[in-house]
Amino acid sequence: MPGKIISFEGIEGTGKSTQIQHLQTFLASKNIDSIAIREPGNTYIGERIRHLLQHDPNAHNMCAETELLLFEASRAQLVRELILPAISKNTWVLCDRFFDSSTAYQGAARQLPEEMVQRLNLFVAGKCIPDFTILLDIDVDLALGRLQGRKKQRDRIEWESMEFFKRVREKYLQLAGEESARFFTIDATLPVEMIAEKICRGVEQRFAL
Ligand code: Z5A
Repeated sequence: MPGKIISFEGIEGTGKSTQIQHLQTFLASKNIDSIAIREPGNTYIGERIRHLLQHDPNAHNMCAETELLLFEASRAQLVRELILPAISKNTWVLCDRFFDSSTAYQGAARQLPEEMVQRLNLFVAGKCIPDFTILLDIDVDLALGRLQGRKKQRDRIEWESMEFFKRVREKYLQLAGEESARFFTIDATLPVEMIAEKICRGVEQRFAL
């Protein structure tokens, strides 16, 4: 039986990385092997793209079309180099973002044609459609406030306006409404342990563990 793909989505600072660690521990307790990956990145090519997308000072004038294609290129490599081999060995893949991020950020927030984003998403993902998508939802002000407390340097996209992030959040909520069988939306203002518990119960139920 192939491994499952679980993606985590949400605006910055919603706790995706934190919750992925908790879910990995839970899966291990059920004797399920898993790997955690993040987008963009994880492969040699993906990490080079990540730098270009987020931190290269000479790339500050990147146009929206280039941005979309670079996220898709990183994902194409990740799918073929890591995700497909993992699921073929019955390893579950926990993705810190996947193609819904392109729909929300490049489609809704950058306002690129949504149909084009969807076509690229499907072309790149091939058979790798997430089995379950956990949306950590939070008010934009609260999430950005959390990030201010961190030492990590802000990346190129994190300098965008509140309006930009509000469009991202709205799109995520819309997707969750439209694809309610795949999405599991959680209030990300809850304490870490409570969110982790809800995610474990949701995964348990979804996959009859
Ligand atoms: N992007 C895109 O535009 N298009 C795409 O197709 C893809 C991505 C794939 C990737 O950023 C950027 O690329 C992102 C979207 C764009 N851009 N922006 N802006 P990243 O990989 O560097 O980071 P991120 O995905 O945005 O996540 P993050 O900033 O690392 O945050 P997080 O993983 O969601 O949260 P966290 O690190 O687990 O927690 C953040 C802080 O909150 C931390 O101090 C925690 O201790 C705290 N925290 C966590 N949970 C809680 C709760 N429940 N209560 C209180 N505090 C909490």
